[in-house]
Amino acid sequence: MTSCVQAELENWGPHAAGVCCPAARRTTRLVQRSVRWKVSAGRRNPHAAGRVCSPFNFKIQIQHMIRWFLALFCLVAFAVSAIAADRLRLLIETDAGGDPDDEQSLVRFLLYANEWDVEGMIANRPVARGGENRNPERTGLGIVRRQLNAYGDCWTNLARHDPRYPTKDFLWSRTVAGHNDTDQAEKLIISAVDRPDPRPLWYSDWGTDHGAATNNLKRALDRVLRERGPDGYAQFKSKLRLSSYDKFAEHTATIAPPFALWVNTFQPVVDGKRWYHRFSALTSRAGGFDLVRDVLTGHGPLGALYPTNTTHWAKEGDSMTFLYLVPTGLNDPHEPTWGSWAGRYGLNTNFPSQPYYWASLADTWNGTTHRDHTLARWAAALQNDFRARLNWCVAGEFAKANHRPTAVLDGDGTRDVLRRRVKSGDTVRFTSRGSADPDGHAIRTTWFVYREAGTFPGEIRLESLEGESTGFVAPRVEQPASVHVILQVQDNGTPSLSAYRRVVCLVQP
Ligand SMILES: [Ca+2]
Ligand SMILES: [Ca+2]
Repeated sequence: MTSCVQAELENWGPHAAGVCCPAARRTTRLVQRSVRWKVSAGRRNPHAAGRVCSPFNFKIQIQHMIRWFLALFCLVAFAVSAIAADRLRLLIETDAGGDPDDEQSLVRFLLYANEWDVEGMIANRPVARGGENRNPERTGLGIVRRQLNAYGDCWTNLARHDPRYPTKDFLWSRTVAGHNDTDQAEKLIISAVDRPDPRPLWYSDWGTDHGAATNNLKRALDRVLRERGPDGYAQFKSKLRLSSYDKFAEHTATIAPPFALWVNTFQPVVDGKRWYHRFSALTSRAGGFDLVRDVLTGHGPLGALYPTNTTHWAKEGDSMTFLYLVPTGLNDPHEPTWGSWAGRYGLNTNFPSQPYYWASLADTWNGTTHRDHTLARWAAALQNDFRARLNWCVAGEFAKANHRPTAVLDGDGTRDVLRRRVKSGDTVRFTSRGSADPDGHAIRTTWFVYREAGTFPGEIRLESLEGESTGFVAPRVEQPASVHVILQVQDNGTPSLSAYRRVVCLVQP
């Protein structure tokens, strides 16, 4: 669409725009039809069209109108496509009111609400669990709304650091009770999926357990199947992507088609430990993170609501559902094996031949190989990022807190994964020229090959592991194989923040 806008700016003729922009092409036809009608009306009745302008001036005015409409349409289409490319649509369902770790995750989630289009928040527990949950609000919805009020109190400051933070009122309007005696949550899910938007809807169930209502995506799918039949159901289901616990009964494995993608950030058990319990073990003190210092005190009303009475310190068992989706520049949510701030995910062996993944993969890091490393290697960076956002809650000026640098890879300043085709023996080079920090901090640029994410099994030697540029010689291969190169740009602010980029090189024989 960029070329469409450029063509439009360089050449106002309708043909230039019509070639590349279908919306503009349609508008051109409509406006031309209306012009033809008005001109002929003018000929029939000079008083109607020629009262102010001569026919010649009138024609010029109409040409201006056409250009204006075309420019507007191309710019709107460009803006929509840019949003579509950049932001994921996400809807969460929490059993807040049970294990207090949902409330821990909710604090973190709200501080990342600027990174996605949040389509909704469902609270599915009608009555908070006595003893285990000590929140003064005694319904799931009340607990979520209490946090939304605290978010609202931080919003003015948050928006100074990133204007994309949605308002409290916007989030409030999309926050509903998902109890068994109401269909509000079912309707919220169905309307989000049905919205005419080319992007899929990501859905996260945060481990709904006993005492909560029936999972609302399950209920929505039951309803769609009942009301729309198998074809309508398949079409509806094809727009969903899951980063989620499994509470969908027969919709997961029995009723075709399967979900287009399901990443289970809770399982499996490795060395006697569920993945969901590893978040606390790997992050609660990462990089010197201190919950009391960095979250609970002096960081505003939202951080102050982070509960501490969980079985694991700073447990946040549900946070990996959305950390998987944070656009860091490192990850592509449609590629679970590539790695993200929530680790790496391999095919779920319980569901052979279905696009279902769980945390089964291991990384070699600092000399040992273990699943934990798929997350531990990013733990300090992700906790520092959380700390910075808590600082934003109380920093009324942009200059009073830290912000991530921008990592530019080969001239590309987006967070997209880049792809290159290379031949065995080629020397491939990369540059981070243009990377910068919005606070004027010094930046450190490092490079590494993420060997486990690629399919080339051997070792690749980069020319340099640090500095503005690097490269490697593409290895000999018998069949195409991929090599993943990661760029990390880290600032020297407090806390130190990181941005990443990934280039996937497909090496051809
Ligand atoms: Ca939960
Ligand atoms: Ca910075």
